[in-house]
Order: sequence, then structure tokens, then C-alpha cells
Amino acid sequence: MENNNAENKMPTLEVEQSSDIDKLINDDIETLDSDEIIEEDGRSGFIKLPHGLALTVEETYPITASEVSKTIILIGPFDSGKTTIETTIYQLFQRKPFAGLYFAGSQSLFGYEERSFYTRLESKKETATTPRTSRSVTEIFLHLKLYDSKTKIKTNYLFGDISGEEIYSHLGNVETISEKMAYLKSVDSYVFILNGKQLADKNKRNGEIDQAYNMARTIFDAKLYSSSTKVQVLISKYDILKKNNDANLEAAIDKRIQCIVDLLKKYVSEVTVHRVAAMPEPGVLEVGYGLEELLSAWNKPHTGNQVVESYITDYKLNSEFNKLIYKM
Ligand SMILES: Nc1nc2c(ncn2[C@@H]2O[C@H](COP(=O)(O)OP(=O)(O)OP(=O)(O)O)[C@@H](O)[C@H]2O)c(=O)[nH]1
Ligand SMILES: [Mg+2]
Repeated sequence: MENNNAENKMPTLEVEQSSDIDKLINDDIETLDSDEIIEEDGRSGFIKLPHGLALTVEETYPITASEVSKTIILIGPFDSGKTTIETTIYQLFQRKPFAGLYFAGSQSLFGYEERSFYTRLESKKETATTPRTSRSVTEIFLHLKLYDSKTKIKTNYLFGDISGEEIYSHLGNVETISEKMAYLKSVDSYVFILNGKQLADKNKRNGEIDQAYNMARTIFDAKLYSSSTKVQVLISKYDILKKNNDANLEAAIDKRIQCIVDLLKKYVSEVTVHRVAAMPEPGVLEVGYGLEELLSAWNKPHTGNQVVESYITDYKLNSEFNKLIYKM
């Protein structure tokens, strides 16, 4: 879904000061171009504003078709911290630039606010909580437009907020997942989440890792990826694991996570492992721990060798053209 044509035409202005960047970008709700002013009920001069909620798959098409965009899908069991990762990134951008990126707008401000309400960084609540993502909801994409001060490119990030039950109902079933979730084929990054709270519990640890392994296998066997898809394997709620201060336990977990990485490397070339504590319990790690590194991984252009195992084995190389592509 990465589209590098349209938005690269940013003004080639020398940006030195962050005040200059503030002028270049703004956090206004995005509106349509002036030539798209519409007539509504016979009254002219109305501008159709985005509804501001999370977007459906169809509502993301105008963005992905015309502008630089990256789709990030977070996959993990219920309660693993997916929504908190998305909302904390949004909230951190309200404080300052992050990973060299500046907030440059959002078409789903209400969607973010709805989800952030109970976890505001300024909140006086002792324990932050995130409302559970409802399974039936079709509005799953949160939109963030970010400006990269180095490359001077604005990129639309679309974060798939998929409930744990939804994705796990397809576990091990390649046919239903490729039919119901075909849009996943053009995903730029998959984030497979392992809940640090479950990893810290010796009775739940193996189940958590096996489940992530099987989910990854289901998605990739269903061919829901492209040659430039990247994968991040992520331990969420890392503060809970870290509290144990057990280096042997972490080494054992790393070893098992490596099995997931080895599996994924058969399909795609860029697989990285991350530790994140988006909304940690007070005192252990700072809010948003690991998110800057994660954002950088999403933002980095795909560089790896793009030929992957299933591509090689599945395509019949009948024509000379196909044979050439394979050799390349
Ligand atoms: N200790 C700790 N708790 C966290 C962290 N991140 C999220 N939580 C808590 O974990 C709970 C679940 O987080 P969510 O973000 O709702 O999880 P989810 O994966 O979106 O859950 P579903 O929408 O039900 O699939 C919430 O109560 C959060 O406050 C973290 O970094 N550390
Ligand atoms: Mg959720």
C-alpha cells in the first residue's frame, strides 16, 4: 500500500526551526480540496468534513490510492494492549515530535479520543484502562498523518484496530481468513503482539507464544502479504515482565520468540523484535517505552531482499518474463 508518488511534492523549503515546521504542518481536521466544495440539499458552498471516527476499509481507499501511506495491522489476543499502543502514539504526538516525525493531521480524531479517554497521559486516574475493542465494529482504521523532518515527506499511517476475538476466530483456517480479510494483502507492517503479562506467568507463557506462532502461520499461509511487507514481533506490557528482573526467563522467552522470527523469515525478509510498555504501571518504565523504535521501524523504507520462499515455490515460471522476475 506504500505509494510514493503523490505527497513527495512537498515544498522544497529549507526547514531549520521547529516553528517553521509548525507553519508547514498543522493539526487541523483535514478537509477536501476547494474544488471539491459540494452542493448539499441545493445549498452550495458546503464542504464535506470527515466524520472523524475510525475509518472502514473502504474509507481508507481514497487515502491509500492518492497519497503516501502505510498500513499497520496489530494482531494479538484480547487484552494484549493493541489499542493502547495506537492511542499512546497519538497522545505522545500531542506533546512533542517523536522519532523525527511531526503530527500533521488525522481523519479519525474522534476515533482516537474515544479510545484515549480513559488513558489520557494527563489523567489523574491511578490505573489507566483502555475500553475493549468491539468485535462487530467495521470502522477499524485509525488515521495519523505524520511529517518526516528529514525526508520532508508526509505519510498517512493507517492503524488497524482489530479485536483479539475477530482475528483469532480464523486461527488455523486459511480459507476463511483469506476470504474475509483480503484487504490484509497490501499491509505494510504486521505487528504480532505477545502479552508481557501472560509471558510473565509460567502457566500461560507457552500458550501465548504458540498462539502467536499459529496466528502468524495462518496469515502467511493464506498469502495475506506482499513482497514488501515487514513484520514486528512485539512483547507488550514489558513493564510487567521487567518487574521480575529475571534475565534467565527473558533469555528463555527470546529463544522461543526466535522460532516465530525464523518462521516469518521464510516469507518476508524484514522481521524485527521489539519490547514495548505503552501504558506501564507507575515506576517501572516510562510511558510509551519502546514506541519510538517501533515507529522508526514502520517509517523506515523497505530495504531487504524481497524474494521470499512461498513466492518462489508457488509461482509456475512458464513465461520468460516470469523467469526473469524470479532471477531478479
Ligand atoms: N501494565 C501495563 N498495562 C497495559 C499496558 N498497555 C496496556 N495496558 C492495559 O491492558 C489492558 C488492555 O489493553 P487494550 O489496549 O485495551 O488491549 P487490546 O489488545 O486492544 O484488547 P481488545 O480490544 O480487547 O482486543 C488495558 O487495561 C490497558 O490499560 C502496558 O504497557 N503495561
Ligand atoms: Mg482494543
